[in-house]
Amino acid sequence: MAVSPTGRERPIAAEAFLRALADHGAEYFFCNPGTDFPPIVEAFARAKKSNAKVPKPILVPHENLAVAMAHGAYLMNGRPQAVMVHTTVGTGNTLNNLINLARDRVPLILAAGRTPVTEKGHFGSRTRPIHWAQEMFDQAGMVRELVKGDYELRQPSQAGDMVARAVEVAMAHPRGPVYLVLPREPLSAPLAEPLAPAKPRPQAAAAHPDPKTIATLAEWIAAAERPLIVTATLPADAVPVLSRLAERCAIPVVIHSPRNVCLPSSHAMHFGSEPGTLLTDADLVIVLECDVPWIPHLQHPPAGCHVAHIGEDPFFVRYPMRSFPSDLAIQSGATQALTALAAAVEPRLQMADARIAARRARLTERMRTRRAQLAKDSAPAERISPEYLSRMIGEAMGEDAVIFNEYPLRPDHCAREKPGSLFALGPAGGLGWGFGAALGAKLAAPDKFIVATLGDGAYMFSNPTVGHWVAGKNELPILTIVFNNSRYGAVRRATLSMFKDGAAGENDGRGLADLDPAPPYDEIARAQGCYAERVEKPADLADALARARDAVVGGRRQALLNVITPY
Ligand SMILES: Cc1ncc(C[n+]2csc(CCOP(=O)(O)OP(=O)(O)O)c2C)c(N)n1
Repeated sequence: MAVSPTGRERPIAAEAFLRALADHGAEYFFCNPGTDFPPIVEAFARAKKSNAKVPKPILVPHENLAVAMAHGAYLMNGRPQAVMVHTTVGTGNTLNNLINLARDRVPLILAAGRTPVTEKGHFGSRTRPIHWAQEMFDQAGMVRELVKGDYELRQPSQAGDMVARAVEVAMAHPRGPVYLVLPREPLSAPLAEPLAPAKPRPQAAAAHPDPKTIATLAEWIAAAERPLIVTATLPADAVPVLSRLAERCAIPVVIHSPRNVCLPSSHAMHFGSEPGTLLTDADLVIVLECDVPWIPHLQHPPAGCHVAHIGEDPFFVRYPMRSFPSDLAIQSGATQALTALAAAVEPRLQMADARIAARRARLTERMRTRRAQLAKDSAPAERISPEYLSRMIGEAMGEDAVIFNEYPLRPDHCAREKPGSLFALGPAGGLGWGFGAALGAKLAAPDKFIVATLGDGAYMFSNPTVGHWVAGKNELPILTIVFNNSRYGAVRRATLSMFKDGAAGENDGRGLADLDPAPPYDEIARAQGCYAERVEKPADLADALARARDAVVGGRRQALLNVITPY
């Protein structure tokens, strides 16, 4: 008969694991447990009794939502995150949001139990039939393409060092997830030494740029007639630097597939999210932290145009195929590169003053036309268009609200002035992210007003029952706005773009895209304790938004608006 660790005076490895996570900055432990978790449950119970510092456990009854919550929490607090799931099967359920999170460079410690190694004779040996079938030859192989490293705990005494190493690797730029496999025998084993607090190792800042390449790019900017910056995502402290540089040099900025606020909406050089003729006429394109600056199948810069790439990983080395032209590559944090570029460009601008003034005049005119078009597109109509809804959300939620957008919000129409006030689904586009990310953000930033804008499809992908349950259980009042067009609009558009004149076009591309009849999202959410409304008429929208906001901010209730849109 196997013996249990004797006495409580000897800590077990699971305690070292949890305490090291806390010592290294993880505030929460998002988890969905199984038979691999008893040592973790025991470690949390012991920590409660002894008041030891461990992350706060958050039970999330679906792994994909747990990973999304970790993603949202990171966007608020910048700390390493921790998720633990049940062996191979739980790991399988994390994959979708793990792809999103990995491509968004989020430092996650993703841990999973492992089927007990031993079939008998040890404390923690196999006790259930599943312990045979769940074992895989290479458990970490499932996620190895997405993580920066993986490690299986073999020696109980290594539990703390394993966490320290995982955090160090995850937080090194470019950041990303690390996978840990924790068999329950070593995790439940007693340690010889008492636990001592760990001192986190220092993290290095993102790299600074090479001065020579910065000087070259500064020359190109000073000489350019029609420069363009294309970006997708920037750290908050890069935004004021980009704002000044774009303004000083009159360089239009396009935020292609925007994932956060790269420039305030009202900025004179913010030219929206479509490159268009700014790209096809350009003589210099600066691709700044942007994986896909344009769609080569549809448009590209003209021959002879200089293209420079700036980013922590300007080559996106984990993308198997990516062939954008490049005349210069600057590997650097965006803030560091922009700061250096602003300093290098200034002394070179004197010669360019007249050219910049002429360009500014042209761009001012172009901006006037753009704003008029935006106003026209977002005007109230017979039904609530996504453009109108986006504009109203921008106006009604306030500039401090933090919006998590999974698809439907039109960023060009939703005014966002402050860095960190909008985040969107990452470049891999795995659906089922926004609701969980918004919940994780509320957990990490309880004083912020958090809004999730989701397509009806995206909302269904998010595991809404689980999401509302987690919100209620943990008192996370957020506002969810469902853009309900009763369809997968993106799938329909893709079908029509290829087969408008084919058989699939005959029913307007609705094949496999029709979500009619839509479930009564508001009624279901109400049954889970939400303040909820269905909104159909444009005239009702402003008041409905205000009531929902009040329910969340004043009433501290979770709320949902089911807004019916025509497309
Ligand atoms: C996990 C996953 N499955 C499928 C898709 C393919 N997909 C992309 S957009 C989309 C439809 C989204 O529908 P909805 O959220 O209602 O937004 P709409 O397109 O109608 O604006 C689908 C199914 C995906 N991105 N991720």
